[in-house]
Amino acid sequence: MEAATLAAPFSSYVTSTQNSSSSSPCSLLLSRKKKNLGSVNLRFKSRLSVRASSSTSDSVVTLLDYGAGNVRSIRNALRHLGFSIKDVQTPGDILNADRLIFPGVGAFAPAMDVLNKTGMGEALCTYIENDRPFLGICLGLQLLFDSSEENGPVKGLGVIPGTVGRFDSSAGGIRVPHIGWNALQVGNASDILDDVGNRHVYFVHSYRAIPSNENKDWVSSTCHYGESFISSIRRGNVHAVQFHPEKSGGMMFYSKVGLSVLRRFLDPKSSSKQKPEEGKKASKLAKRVIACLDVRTNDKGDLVVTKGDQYDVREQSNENEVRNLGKPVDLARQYYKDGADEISFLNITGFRDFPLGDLPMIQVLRYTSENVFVPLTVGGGIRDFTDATGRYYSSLEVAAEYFRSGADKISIGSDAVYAAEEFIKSGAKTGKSSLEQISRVYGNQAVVVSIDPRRVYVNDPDDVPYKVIRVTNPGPNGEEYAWYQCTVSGGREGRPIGAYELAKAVEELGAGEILLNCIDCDGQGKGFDTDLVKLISDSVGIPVIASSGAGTPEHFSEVFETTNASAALAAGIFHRKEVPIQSVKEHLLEKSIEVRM
Ligand code: 1PR
Repeated sequence: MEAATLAAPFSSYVTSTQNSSSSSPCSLLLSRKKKNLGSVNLRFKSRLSVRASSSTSDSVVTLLDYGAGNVRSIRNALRHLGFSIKDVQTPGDILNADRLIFPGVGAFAPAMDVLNKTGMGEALCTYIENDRPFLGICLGLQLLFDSSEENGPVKGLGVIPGTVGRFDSSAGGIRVPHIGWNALQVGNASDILDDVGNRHVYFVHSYRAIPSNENKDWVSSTCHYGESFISSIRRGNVHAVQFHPEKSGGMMFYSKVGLSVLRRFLDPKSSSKQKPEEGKKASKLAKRVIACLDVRTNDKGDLVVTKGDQYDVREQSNENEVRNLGKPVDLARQYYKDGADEISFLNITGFRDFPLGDLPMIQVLRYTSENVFVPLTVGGGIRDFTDATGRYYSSLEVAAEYFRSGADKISIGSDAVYAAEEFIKSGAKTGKSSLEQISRVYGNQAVVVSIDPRRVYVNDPDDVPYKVIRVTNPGPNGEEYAWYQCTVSGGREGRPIGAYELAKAVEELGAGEILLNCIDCDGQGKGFDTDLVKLISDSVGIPVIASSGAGTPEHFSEVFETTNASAALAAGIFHRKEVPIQSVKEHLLEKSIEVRM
């Protein structure tokens, strides 16, 4: 974690990985209490005191944001529900809160470091000990445990017994990170989950806590992903969830799950139980259907959603203008309402324009995230950059601005190709590539690598020093083999690296997911390149998003039935309203492929 990425008042706390022997704030409280007061019944006790009763407005939520990632989404969700936000500036703000939300983001060690150095950790323990209304989200759940193996072991707050460990990818062949919409097994009464019922909620994480005899009184739901892990805890007024309610759908459209979890926490009295829909029972990680918006400025200077044929986005007319398929924010909202599980924005000219100069794209993210409550990915132009005045911007700054503006994941194209080439050539990680830096700070679950390969047919597998496969449809001269050459700058330049080599390298360098395009199939509506998708999804342990070529709902079932893709992305058929997202999902359900409904 870099100081520059931390929000005030935490920016002066430059972090270092904690020593595993250091004590957790709650165990410190416990030992202090033992010395002074003899035995205690609670697992922790504090010298601090919280305000006993509520005296401020019912519509104020206190938010503990230490600036390590996207908490814009939770802010937007809270505002959407009619609440105003008070940011924690001092430990006293925690003690005085009427209700506190802790949306932990980033990695465990830097987060604990900030909590310890600011005194927030001790205040949090006191607040929780006094059974004050608390909701931890994602890392905000994990930090409550004794310790984590993430870059550790690292001591946690020590409220709940147990160690947070990494998903074991060898168990059941699961992909790590766990990204997507999964089902809960709701156990002990947890009122805030009452509306979840049979529906999926959105997870994105590589580490998890496991239910045990020691923590069973805390566990209110579990989720299955290779093994059973803790998806939520509840004791009295203290709640925490491993999934992201702020990204699990809104109140009005489609699966009305996520924001209702927040509303039930914020206003327990007002909520009435929704009738769970029948016949659409969530049981496991769903295959995702993603809507993609390729965005660029047209010749009139307007930011538009465009769509290419094999990456050519200009009309075949005399004017040769950039195809305009709509406004980015409007389309994103529409796809959210229609049931897209995720929305990707690709700033397709980002490789030549500096994205922080391209403020409309930042505005698009800000406006979209105000009322789109599913994950947003943004890509294009993420690299180190020196502007015309000589000012240097690191890729981390560019990513930070995207995260601050509402992105949940960023996607790197060209710069990841250069980093992979360098890594393969030298055999060593420099730690300096945009991919490595961003995944180190924000976690690899926040970093997608977008690959833009072009099929190159060969007669003999030994013709090229890249991974060659036998293709289903032979080439124009009857060639039975092909390799997939990576490109940069929106397909304009071929590079000396194949998609297979790139995918393996970027996984090593810290990518959490691969967006696998195919220039040959892009915009053709003839189906995904399942040879390519199978090759890549069988070669890496991170989720792969199949992209390019969708023309019918059957193309989605085909890619899920014949490859290990975790998600399928389409653009043209949605923009041109040829196939509604709902039809794709209904078709997948008919084919017994689990999707979020
Ligand atoms: O290299 O880090 O600046 O990132 C640039 C990003 O912009 C990359 O992710 C790259 O894929 C994307 N991009 C660059 N040029 C184009 C172009 O079309 N001229 N778009 C482009 C890529 C591909 C898909 C598309 C699917 C589905 N678009 O995202 O949406 O192929 O389309 P379909 O369903 O209509 O077939 P950097």
